[in-house]
Amino acid sequence: MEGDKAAVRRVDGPGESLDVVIVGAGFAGLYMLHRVRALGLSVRVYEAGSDVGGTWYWNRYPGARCDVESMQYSYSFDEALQQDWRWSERFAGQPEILAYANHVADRFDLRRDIAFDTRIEAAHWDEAASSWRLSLPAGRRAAARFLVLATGCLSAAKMPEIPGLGSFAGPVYHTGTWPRDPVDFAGKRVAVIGTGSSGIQAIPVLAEEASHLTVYQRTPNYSLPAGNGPMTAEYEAGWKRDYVERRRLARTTKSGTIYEFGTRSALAVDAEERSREYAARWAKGGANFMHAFNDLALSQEANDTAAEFVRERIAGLVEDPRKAAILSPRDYPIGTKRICLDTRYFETFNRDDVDLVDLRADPIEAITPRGVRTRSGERAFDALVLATGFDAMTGALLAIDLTGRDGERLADKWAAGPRNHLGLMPAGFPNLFTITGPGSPSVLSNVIVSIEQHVEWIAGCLGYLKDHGYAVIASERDAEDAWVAHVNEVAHRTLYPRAASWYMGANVPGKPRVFMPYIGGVGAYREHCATVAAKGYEGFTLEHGIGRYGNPTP
Ligand code: N01
Repeated sequence: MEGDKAAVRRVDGPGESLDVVIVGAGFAGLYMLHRVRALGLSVRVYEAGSDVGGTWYWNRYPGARCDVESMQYSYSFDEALQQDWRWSERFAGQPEILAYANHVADRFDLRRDIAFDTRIEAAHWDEAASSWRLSLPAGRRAAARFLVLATGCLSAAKMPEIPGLGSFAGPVYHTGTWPRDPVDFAGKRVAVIGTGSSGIQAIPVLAEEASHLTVYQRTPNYSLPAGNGPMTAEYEAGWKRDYVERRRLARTTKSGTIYEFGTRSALAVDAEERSREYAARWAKGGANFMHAFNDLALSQEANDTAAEFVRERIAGLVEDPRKAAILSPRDYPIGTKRICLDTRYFETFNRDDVDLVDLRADPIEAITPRGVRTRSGERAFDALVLATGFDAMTGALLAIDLTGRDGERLADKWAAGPRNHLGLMPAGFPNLFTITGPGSPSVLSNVIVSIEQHVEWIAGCLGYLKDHGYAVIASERDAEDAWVAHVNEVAHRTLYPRAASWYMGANVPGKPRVFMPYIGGVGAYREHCATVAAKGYEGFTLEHGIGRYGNPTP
């Protein structure tokens, strides 16, 4: 089969038949397309949005910004690309990251194989043809030997279950599906519901724009100062001088990001030294704070020292002690809900035109046509902003009606939590790959580093099958069981399961409480995946399947 699109066969009624279909044109889908093309396979990307960028296409809310440093939150696969591209800030804002995704799409001429405004509704494994049958909008169809789901971990926006939400007379915006046209909040009374990363980034900016802002907080979050600022020529040059080596190093770390990793326990030093260490990291900004000591994710006692330091800072930043108390997290370890980075978040509550409502004391009863009614009364607003997060990790995958071998539905297989061999391929769903799927480091890592590793592993696998005359690869159930048990076991060695977080599915009523990402670390995971491949895809069965795939060697 040729990579040339002219070679795309039309079979089985209307719709194209391809070697590989990729779902999603975010950072994962774009790089996957690039690598599949290099294998000389026919490929199409289907993307629900109208352009490339994935999460950075949808999350255009005011203040949206990455909390991994720009020099590290970018592709490493092409030296010329990483040398040419110039970031303007330490932490890039959404418009710049979206411009980067567009640059990559153009630079590698990717758009010609992407169908936009095309949401995959269903995908069914067809055993008789050893391929996937896909349902597209308006009754269109397609077939693919391999299906790669690059649908993102935080892409299925979660609307809150609040009575009357549809009755509000003004506009309602969700941070995760923000409109493409700018929204003008000038002179408006605005309510924000939700204080996770998105809310914490949006609130200071909305406070500047709106005439009055009311923040509805259910759970206070630990947030650290980002310390954002313009990129300096010196810092950029330092990275670019030995980019290849630094990227290599990042791949061996736990989170795929280079930090200053503390090598001591927080309990091995006295209170004064601990405080000095935390203060130095707080002043520099960024998530580096979380790496001050090597046991903050493992020991409650060690963790308490960091959490207390942050609470003291909040008390120092927020003038009103009542608000400071409401904003101070106390009932879960720091870092076990995703740590937030902010720019003047806590200081925003010192403004006269910003109110804070503690939903634990004064819960929302309903959204009304005029505004929000809590137990203590109703407040009127001109616009509502829902920063209520995502049905994380599984939401976008289960939004597709997926059935594998013997008609097994993915929704049924995952009814008690996701089971996904290596976070890459659910058993019973041959030729279906998930990029940064549940069971892989994904959201616990610099996701571009994880994306590159998955894409390269999948591309290596497709090439191997092609060269060896196989058309089908399937995860073995035993291997999947062992992987799921391992993912669970390492999670429970840490403090993470102690928080009611979206990592645990806790933000979606009825979702099983299972720690979904793999916490064993990017470096160890990469090595394990490489070993599996080197052993001829141990834990997977390789089958000849029906019909030819690639060019088997005689
Ligand atoms: O979502 P969240 P997010 N009534 O789930 C509240 C990544 N990200 O979009 O904690 C009232 O964290 C909910 O309260 P609670 C990053 O990985 C990265 O902010 O469930 N409140 C919580 O406060 C991040 O972790 C970046 O009690 C309700 C908030 O809404 C992930 O995306 C930027 C409610 C949701 O917080 C998700 O972040 C942005 C209800 N019915 C996002 N339902 C950067 O790179 C929910 N809430 C910086």
